[in-house]
This record gives sequence, structure tokens and C-alpha cells, in this order.
Amino acid sequence: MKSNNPSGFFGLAAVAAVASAASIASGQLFTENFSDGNAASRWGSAYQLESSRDISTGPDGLVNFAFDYSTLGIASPTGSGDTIGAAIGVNLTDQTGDEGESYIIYPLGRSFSGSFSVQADMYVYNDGLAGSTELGMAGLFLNNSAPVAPYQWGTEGGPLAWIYSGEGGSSADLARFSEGNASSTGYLSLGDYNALPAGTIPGFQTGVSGSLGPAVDNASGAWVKVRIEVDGSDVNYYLNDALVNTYDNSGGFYTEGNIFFGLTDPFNSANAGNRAIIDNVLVQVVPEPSALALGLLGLVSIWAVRRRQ
Ligand SMILES: [Ca+2]
Ligand SMILES: [Ca+2]
Ligand SMILES: [Ca+2]
Repeated sequence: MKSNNPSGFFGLAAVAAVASAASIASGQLFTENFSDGNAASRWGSAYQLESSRDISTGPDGLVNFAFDYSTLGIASPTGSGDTIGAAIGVNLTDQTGDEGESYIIYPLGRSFSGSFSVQADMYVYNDGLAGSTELGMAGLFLNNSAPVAPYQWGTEGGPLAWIYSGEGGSSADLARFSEGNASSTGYLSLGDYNALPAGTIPGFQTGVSGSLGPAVDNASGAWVKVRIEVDGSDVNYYLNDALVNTYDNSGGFYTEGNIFFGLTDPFNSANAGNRAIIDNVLVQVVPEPSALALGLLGLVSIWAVRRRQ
């Protein structure tokens, strides 16, 4: 082997280029696994009630930032021994009249802009009761100064969010909140699981009458990987890595804000056993297409130079 070893040199250069691309791709901005039991000091919550609510009734949800979900028989979504996550319950007791509500949780004082993604493991749990239909929420661009929990029957909106039902019991199993303001919730139904072709979302039953969504194999629900990705002016919503909906932010309605997760009950029927469990939150940079292209160009150049040796 010659002392001036071109393959060794280019091997190092290639490793450096790959490492650079990887650090961009995996640039973590925020993580939370709730497992130290102290997340209540790092997270806050908000709720919104049905606007036509009987004024004699108050909110009856809950948030718990150190919930052991093994008590519900739910295993870690990652296969680890860690079963501590955040839990949200909504409309837990039967009150009078219109009593639906939304609750959200968010990391205190965080704000994100540019091209980033937020993901988490979410389990919309119901205790198998017929008629228990709640919808798990994920969103972004929350205003920390005035955090609004999106709710379709509320009075105000603001942050961008998507919801999915835990067991398909709604005619609007999928929905979006966008471009809401102080007097508009920005709610938009994205339809029923029944109307989506079968196989559209991995792990979800769709495309047949009475589609159960993520509860297809277990009446109490299932873990779902929820992800929202800001890619330039597109904001993409994924369930189990399937693209479900895109919000067009080319008008620039949203620029920055916090992430959040939630649970919403649009119905009056109460159920003490409902929960949204949230774990393994990750916010990371989404590489700009130009950065990716440059990284690939670098690798191609190295390869081309090496081919000429
Ligand atoms: Ca955890
Ligand atoms: Ca209630
Ligand atoms: Ca349905």
C-alpha cells in the first residue's frame, strides 16, 4: 500500500460528508420522555369548553405528566421498560347539557420556526365502552402568551392542529384546525375512516362501514406515531408515517410558536375511562432541500473523483 493512500483520504472525506448530512438530518431541538416524573415542572396545559355549555358546569378533564400507562395494560411503544408518559382525560363525568371540551399540554416557554418536525407516540385509550369517542390531537404554532386548546364547538382558535379518533366512532374521524382566530375555531372535517381507501394508514382500519381506525385489533385502542412536519410552506400531518393531510402555509398565516398535544371530546356522552397518552416527544430540524442536495452533491463529487483515480 502506498503511503499516499487515495482511498483512505476519500474514505475519510466521505465519512465527514455523511456525518455532516446526518447531523443536519437529526438536529434535535427538543425531546421529552416524561420518565423522570418531573415533567409537571416543564409542561403546562390549557382547555376550551363547549361555547353552549351549561354555565353551572365546569371543566372535568385532567392532565397527568407522570402517568404509568402499564396500569392500563399498555406496554412501551419502543419496547423499553419505560411506561411513564403524559396522560389527558376529557369530559370524565356526566354533567348537564352541552359538555364537550378539549385539553392540551405543551412544553413551557418553547417556540419553533423554520422547517422542523414534531412527533410523538400517542395512544387514544378508551375502556371499550360503546359510544366513547375522543380524538387525539397534535399541533403547533401555539401562542405561549395566550394558549388556545382547539375545540370545534368552542369560540376561538389560533394554533394549527389535527385530530384523529381513537376508534372510528365519528363521522369526522379526521379533522384539522387552521387559521382560527379569536372568534373562529378554524375547524375543518377531513372525513370518516369509512371513506378512506383500505390500507391508507398503516395500523388503521379504513374503507369499510364501521371502520375502527387504530382500534381495529384492540377495542381499547393502539399506539399511533403522530408527526407534523413543516417543509417550507407545506405543513404535513402523518399518522404511522402515512401522509394524511397538508396545510398550505404559503400565505404565511403561521410563523412560529409552541408544539402541543391534546384530547378532544365533541360529544356530550361522558366516559371516565378515556385518556390520551403521550410519550417520546421529539422536535427536530427538517433539512432544507438545498442542504440535502448539497450533501448529496458532495457525495457524488467524491464518488466521481474517486472513479477517476
Ligand atoms: Ca416515557
Ligand atoms: Ca362532563
Ligand atoms: Ca367513523
